[in-house]
Amino acid sequence: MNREHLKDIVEEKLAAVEIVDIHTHLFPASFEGMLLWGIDEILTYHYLIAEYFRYSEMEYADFFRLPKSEQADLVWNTLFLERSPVSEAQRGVLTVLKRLGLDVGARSLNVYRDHFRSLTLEQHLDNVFKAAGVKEVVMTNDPFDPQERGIWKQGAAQDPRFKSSLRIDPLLLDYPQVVRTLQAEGYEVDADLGGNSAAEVCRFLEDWIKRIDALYLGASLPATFSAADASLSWRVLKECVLPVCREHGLPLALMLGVKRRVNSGLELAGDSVGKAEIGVVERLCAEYPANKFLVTMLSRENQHELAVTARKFRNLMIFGCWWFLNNPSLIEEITVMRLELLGLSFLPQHSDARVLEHLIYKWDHSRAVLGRVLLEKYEDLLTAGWNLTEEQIEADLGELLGGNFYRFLQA
Ligand code: HDL
Ligand code: ZN
Repeated sequence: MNREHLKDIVEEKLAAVEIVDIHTHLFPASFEGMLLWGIDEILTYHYLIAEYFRYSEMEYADFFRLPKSEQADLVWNTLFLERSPVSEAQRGVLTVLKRLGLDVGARSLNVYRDHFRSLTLEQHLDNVFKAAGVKEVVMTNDPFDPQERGIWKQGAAQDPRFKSSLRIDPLLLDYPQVVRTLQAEGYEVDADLGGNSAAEVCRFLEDWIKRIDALYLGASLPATFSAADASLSWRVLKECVLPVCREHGLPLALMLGVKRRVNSGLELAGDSVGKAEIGVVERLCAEYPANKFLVTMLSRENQHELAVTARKFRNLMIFGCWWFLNNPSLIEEITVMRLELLGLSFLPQHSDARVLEHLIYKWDHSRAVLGRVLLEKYEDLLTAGWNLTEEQIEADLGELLGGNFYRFLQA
């Protein structure tokens, strides 16, 4: 295979691979309005709200009291009409509009609104998955959210493209606070995890794993999270979460390094980043070899040590360029480093999509970077005299964008 041909093959195979998006905040259309979609949701994505407030002196509360369409107007005028939308989240809006066939040059929010108003959600959802090249997404399912709990208990219609994960942050980070919810749900737990509480927390986890058919358990943990043995967090982890994951062969997905609400006025946009303690990952992988850990870290400074840690533990699968790392310059830097340290044994990306149409821009932008860095690595192989085949390139991409995930689930 020659270099000119190689570039076309990589692009062609990337465009054709059916992506498994292992972490999103999306829901099927049947989940009673929990799925965010359409231009006003796209423009009021918390990434864009943070960027809007770089230019606005408005009181945060006054902004959030506005109807979503008026929030969207402010974001559109400030970030798109008054100056060029060069940030990743801003560019993402244009990619979505263009890929949905809208006239980006028109710059008319009302024309775009008319288009979205003309759509049926079911058809639009099919179109978005197809345009994004996504086969299935894993949801973030929160048993502590009363609305979502109700939907699962009523038995919402399932959509095979939406897989489930059980999100348990409050159980790990604020156990005393969730005790009342657990008790109200019929689990005999007490605030210091005494008596039969651990067994009851396990029963809660197992009931939900079965109810939603969870592919993994997940939690986002702060940069300060440490392996403090006596802490309630670590006890819930050791006595409940890890045994249940082992019992059911499920990975525990840890998303490390968030600093919640450094500016609470910004609500969801108010979270920031901190360098987390890689020792927590090392200790979990070493002390629990029968458990599987999916890990992503939010700080750029954690990326090299995370990739090196994955070299040490086969029960560790690292994934994604998460949140503040989901920008072309950092995706490139991190993915090249991971290919050089781990070969193809990692999951390069997840979208973290909160709004349906995010699937289009987040995967378009990441695929472009992945294609560039992989092409370079394949060219190095050609230089070394290695023969490459189209079938092998297709297989490599299938592993990176889904196969590694399912292999890890079955390990
Ligand atoms: O905790 C998480 O799952 C994060 O992804 C947060 O939802 C964050 O607000 C986000 O959307 N990041 O992309
Ligand atoms: Zn997320």
